[in-house]
Amino acid sequence: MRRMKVSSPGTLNLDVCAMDMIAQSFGLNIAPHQTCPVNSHNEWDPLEEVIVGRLEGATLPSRHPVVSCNVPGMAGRFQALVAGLHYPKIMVERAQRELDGFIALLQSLNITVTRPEPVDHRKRFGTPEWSSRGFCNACPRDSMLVIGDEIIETPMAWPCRYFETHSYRPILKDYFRRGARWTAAPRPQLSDDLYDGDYHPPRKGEPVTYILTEFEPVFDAADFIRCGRDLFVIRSNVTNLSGITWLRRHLGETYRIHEITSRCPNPMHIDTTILPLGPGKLLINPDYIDIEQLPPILKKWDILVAPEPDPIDDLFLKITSLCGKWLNMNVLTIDEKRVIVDQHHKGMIDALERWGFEPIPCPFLHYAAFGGAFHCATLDIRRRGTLQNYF
Ligand code: ABU
Repeated sequence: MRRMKVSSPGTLNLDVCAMDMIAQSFGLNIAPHQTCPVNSHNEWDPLEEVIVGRLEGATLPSRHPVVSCNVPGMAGRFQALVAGLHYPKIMVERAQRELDGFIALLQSLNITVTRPEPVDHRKRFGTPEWSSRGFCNACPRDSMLVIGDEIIETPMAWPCRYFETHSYRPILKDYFRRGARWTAAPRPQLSDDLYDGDYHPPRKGEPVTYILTEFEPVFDAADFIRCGRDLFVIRSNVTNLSGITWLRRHLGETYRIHEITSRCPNPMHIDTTILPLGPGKLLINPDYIDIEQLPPILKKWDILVAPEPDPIDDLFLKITSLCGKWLNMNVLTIDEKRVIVDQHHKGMIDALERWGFEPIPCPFLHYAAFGGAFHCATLDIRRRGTLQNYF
């Protein structure tokens, strides 16, 4: 594994990396210093601390074109009927049992688990232009992006998620007091100008289109994945080009952001399109990715083509899911070997074993009703490692 060139001193991570290199050149075996509670540069370094979402107070997303365009089919019709109500008890209880098991698993792996505050998301809120009820804080991966020692609150395009990060503010303030950098991207207006009133999801054979205009920058953190100095992003129904430009400019020259084209007809979040599992190892979704179209720098990496998800026949799960079928890819890497994966997805478990990983099965299918699986349900706050250049 190559270490990063120390070419632009000035940030804590570069200094730490330089100290580490100097110590090594003297033959000293000193573990890298990590004084900041927030430190995560990629998706695979050894995980030390993670935020895990909550289900208490969860409310079905309020009706809005930017929501319905991403929840097609039966689930979309169900959502429209019950929008703005608390999730039924039966949905919360089933997912909560799985969430408790997932948290216990993380703790048994010596990972510190931090939780947001419980909030009643049904409370109505508004701006001068619109009002909405909230949604839930089940998926911290969407609303906050961790880049090294910085946590960025993202400008989200779903009105019902406008204040979602507030339930994390006690944690964010604590990290800030202990040395982390904390940023909030410009709060979007989310007026009608942001949404294309003529939008319709692409029909078979039509090019992918997006509901968002470029009225203002918006993005979800889950549309980005991190590989040290290189980040990958998909443009989606929650991330526009202005949002990508905002982040590129904010991060400056230390980072490169590469756009990946997803063939998903209703794209939202990169982590079921591509997901790096380790340095040089990229899991891809064969439905959404044309390998020939990947950015040239990824061509040096091993491409692991995700197996078709094991079918989910349970009608309850089908009707209540907010997600597409590829949640078998929504795994959480514990380190370069161990990966938490849904126990239902035997095909993925076998494939991970064949590729040399140690999958850790865990039941989690009911969480799809709240927006995702293991990657979505978490936000890695600290992984043991330094900023590196993998390309
Ligand atoms: N939030 C990740 C889920 C994306 C999908 O439905 O495929």
